[in-house]
Amino acid sequence: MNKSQQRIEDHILALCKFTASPGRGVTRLTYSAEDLQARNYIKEIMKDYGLEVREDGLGNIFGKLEGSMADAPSVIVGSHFDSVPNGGAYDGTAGVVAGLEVAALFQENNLKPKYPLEVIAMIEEEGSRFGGGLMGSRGIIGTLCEKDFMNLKDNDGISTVEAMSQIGLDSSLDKQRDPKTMKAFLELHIEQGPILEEANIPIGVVEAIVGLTQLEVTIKGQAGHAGTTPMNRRSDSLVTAAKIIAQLPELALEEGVDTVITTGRLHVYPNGANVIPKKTVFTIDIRSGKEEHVQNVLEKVQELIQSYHVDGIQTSIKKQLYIQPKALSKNIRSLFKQKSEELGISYCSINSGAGHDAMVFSDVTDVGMIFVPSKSGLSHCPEEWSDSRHLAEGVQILYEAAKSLTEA
Ligand code: HGY
Ligand code: MN
Ligand code: MN
Ligand code: MN
Repeated sequence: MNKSQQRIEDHILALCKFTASPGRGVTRLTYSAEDLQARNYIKEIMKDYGLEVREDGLGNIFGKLEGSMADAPSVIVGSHFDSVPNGGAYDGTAGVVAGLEVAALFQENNLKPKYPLEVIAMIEEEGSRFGGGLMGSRGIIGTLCEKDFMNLKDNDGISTVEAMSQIGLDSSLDKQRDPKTMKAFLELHIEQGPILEEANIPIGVVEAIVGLTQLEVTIKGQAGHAGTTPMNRRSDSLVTAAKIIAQLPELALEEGVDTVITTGRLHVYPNGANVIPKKTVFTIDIRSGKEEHVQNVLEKVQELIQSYHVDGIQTSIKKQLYIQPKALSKNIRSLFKQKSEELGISYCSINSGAGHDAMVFSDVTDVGMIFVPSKSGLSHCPEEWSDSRHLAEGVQILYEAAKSLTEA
């Protein structure tokens, strides 16, 4: 194993230990104690690799290698370092480690770039703590409404600002960044699907990323005694939620093509075995490569939910995220393909069914993504695993692309 692959393995291994669910995958929620452990680790490694470290008003971490050209825009390489609950060791983390390793290779080869190189580790891409997601990148490009952000609370009622102060972060710092300071954004990510592994190809050059919308649905009924309330006198919010959720898959199947719909989170209040549920809150995640399919399903979902607003039941929908499908920059895709060929690394073109920070940055700068295979296509679970050989090959391509783009 070469030095680069060894460093990559070491960092992945170190970072996956910063979890609230040891032995049951990686649970690293934004602004949690585990976030702070990972944050400190990442900042230390950035300093070791000669980068100047700063954090913005959201807690995104930046490590900068200055370029020789004054005030030149940066080539940014990285990903997110938060996780889903009981997730894997590679989602997001692999991209942050890839960025760190590109910086290590710049240092090892004593490269002096004209354009600055920046390594970035972003917060709340998954939305696991505060809902929605892609929060770090949306804050940087200014599409995250600051008022909304400040008022967000997690399931325990802790606000973003409170959570930030608990780990010593200053939410008053600048969040948004002038797009003119960004020359390109490059992200390595695990595929999170089976295509590369089944094709036995180590690198996927991402062409486009699906559009997605995420809703939070609240059903309100009436709490009551499970034993003394006759069936014909109940307004049971969980029964209504279950009827709605059971009908969702059909709406995606009707739309066909690559349209998918998921309810991943559900909370029942007051959640007592002998209490008729007063309130049920659940999420609906709708995705497709074509925006009209997302729109069609969204309209049908809204009608369906509205149709249950009867007999003492109230329904409401909060749209937490809406982002259109994104095609990634042609010039960066060609650069990745050219570098893969020069390095003799086989690749294919691929689309992403997962959302990524890259799709946010594509509104303001040139963006490229490469995927590496996921074992058995698994992700968002403790079984998530990728081969460090593939990660090292992906880093080689990123490194060569970053050298070209920074004119090092
Ligand atoms: O949900 C997604 O696609 C990403 O993992 N946040
Ligand atoms: Mn994810
Ligand atoms: Mn991810
Ligand atoms: Mn993502």
